[in-house]
Amino acid sequence: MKSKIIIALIGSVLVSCSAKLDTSSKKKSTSVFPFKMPTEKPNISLSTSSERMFEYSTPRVQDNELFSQFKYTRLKGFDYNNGDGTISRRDPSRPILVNGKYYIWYTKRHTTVPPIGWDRAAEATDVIPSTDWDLCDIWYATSTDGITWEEKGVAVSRPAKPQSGWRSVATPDILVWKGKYYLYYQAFDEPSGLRGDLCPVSVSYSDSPDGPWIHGGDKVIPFGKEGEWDQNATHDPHPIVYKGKIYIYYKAAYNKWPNDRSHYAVGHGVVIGEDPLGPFKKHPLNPVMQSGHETTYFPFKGGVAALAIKDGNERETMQYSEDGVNFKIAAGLSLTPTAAAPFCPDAFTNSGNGRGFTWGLCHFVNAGTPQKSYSIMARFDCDLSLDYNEPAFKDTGVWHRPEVYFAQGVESIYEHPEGRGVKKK
Ligand code: AAL
Repeated sequence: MKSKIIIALIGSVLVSCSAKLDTSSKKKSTSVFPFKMPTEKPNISLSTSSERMFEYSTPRVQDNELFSQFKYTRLKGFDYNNGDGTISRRDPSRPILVNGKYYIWYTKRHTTVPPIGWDRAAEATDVIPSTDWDLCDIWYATSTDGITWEEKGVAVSRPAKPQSGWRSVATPDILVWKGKYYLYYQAFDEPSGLRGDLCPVSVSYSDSPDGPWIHGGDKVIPFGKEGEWDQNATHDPHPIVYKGKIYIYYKAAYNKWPNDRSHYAVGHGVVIGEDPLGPFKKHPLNPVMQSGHETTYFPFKGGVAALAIKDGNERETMQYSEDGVNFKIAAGLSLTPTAAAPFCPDAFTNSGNGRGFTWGLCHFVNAGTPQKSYSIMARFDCDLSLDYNEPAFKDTGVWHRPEVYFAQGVESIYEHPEGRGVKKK
């Protein structure tokens, strides 16, 4: 009996010792976040930020295929009348490569005077533009290197009044579908700013990127009903081919200006169709993106990636969705291209394995002064491609000279149209 008790006691001491040993060894190896950054989520309690770290494709941003810096190059071949505000080029389409030449389409304004501003739209005339994208036509240019461009002429001009777009046609993007070319663009029937930036989307098509372009229809992206998020405006049509169908992403602004301009915000939706001339059906989950301004979407791996700039809580991010609809932040970005139009050879090929891009065009809307306002187009380069690896584009430091920051002087706050004009002491 005595020996049995002793054996039981020794046994329980051993068990408790080994249990203690177990716990302490567990603690040692896994309770503190490791020095070598893990590539998979460690099995320990994590802060919210550490949890989120493993929701990205790679925890280290430099390894993230959807992270890049952007480097800019001035384009050659475009004349801007010495910057007097009478010539403007903006909102380029994505470049496409046809027979060894890149083609782009864009908004061109060539007016006798610079725009007077959306807040003075009531004073606009047949020759005085309200905004930079008022009284415009769609022009095109070609290039062999993406830097030096030859302006070829008008692709789609304003039709006669009262046809849709008689006031201005602007912000085009291109689709290549079954050997034909389709241009989607905003068609204005009044000076932008009069009752808002109100316009529907029209489409023209051609057998050749050099035209001629045939009018294919108006209001191809239907407006929402009164009270719906996309009533009265469908901007920035941006087509890709995905899952064998045409997906056209577009933008609309909430709380339309000028009525409630102070609560301006944008949302983005997608319409899906099988015929480029329509009909297109809105996705029931629209808006599919609540951040970003000019929309930039591209097939990436099996899904769709999007560059969200300027507006919204998730501004300046790259986003990714497995299904072209449900987007999540994939990377934070800086110095992003405005109205980015990337060269994506697989934008329309329905490959199911999007490869991304290394360059594209964008615009700068403040090339002139407020009295002589105009926009210029530019080129950006980056590494957002699965087939290219340039570590220099993955650097996280974007260092501007102090002048760049000082150019954003606090005085601009006092001059802001919605500023209260109260100087801080
Ligand atoms: C751009 C785009 C659309 C708007 C205007 C011209 O930033 O969002 O094209 O209508 O501004």
